[in-house]
Amino acid sequence: APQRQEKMYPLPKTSVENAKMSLLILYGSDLGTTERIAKQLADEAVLYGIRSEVATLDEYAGKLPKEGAVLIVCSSYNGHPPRNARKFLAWLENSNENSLKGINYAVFGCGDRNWHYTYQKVPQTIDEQLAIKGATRILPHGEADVSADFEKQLKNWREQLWRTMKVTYDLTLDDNMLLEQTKLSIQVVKG
Ligand code: FMN
Repeated sequence: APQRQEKMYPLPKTSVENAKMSLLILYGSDLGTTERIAKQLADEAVLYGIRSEVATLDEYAGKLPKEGAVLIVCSSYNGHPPRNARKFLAWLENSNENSLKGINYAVFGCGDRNWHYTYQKVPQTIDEQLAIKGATRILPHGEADVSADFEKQLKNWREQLWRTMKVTYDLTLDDNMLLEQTKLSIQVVKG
């Protein structure tokens, strides 16, 4: 599966030039769950002809773009951020009100109900703080519980996400990209 993901992005040059919007997909992860989801979202973006980039939250602390949209997937560890999201949280909590006007975002949290008192604490904080700092939430906060039906919750959110994206950015599925992905999947299965 990782091999297939490598092939799916970045987009071929012609598609990048024709891209309707750009999507920045950021993750905060210690054990790889949210990183996997981020890469899966980038694969799906390709089908809509969207240019996307995947990076850690810390790589974009203090530099969220106003173009396109920012998708954030993050976990919590005893209520604290994963290692590659610490700088981002510190920056976000210290930024001024209304300083993030013009940024469009959606947050999806991965958590575990067994950490009862701090369940989804970090992604929820990110979602709230971005709003307080003036950014625009394009989708209600989404979340999944690894001790419940995680994949189903994730699937529901992804469906909601792409429905909203289609309407907001006037996207259509790119038939050529669908075809390419089908070919690649077949190669991977065969190979
Ligand atoms: N989930 C929560 O919602 N809140 C927590 O405070 C929390 N603390 C955790 C502490 C430890 C030591 C571990 C192993 C998991 C904890 N979790 C907590 C669950 C993880 O956030 C969850 O498994 C998540 O999917 C991990 O994502 P990642 O692999 O991208 O880091």
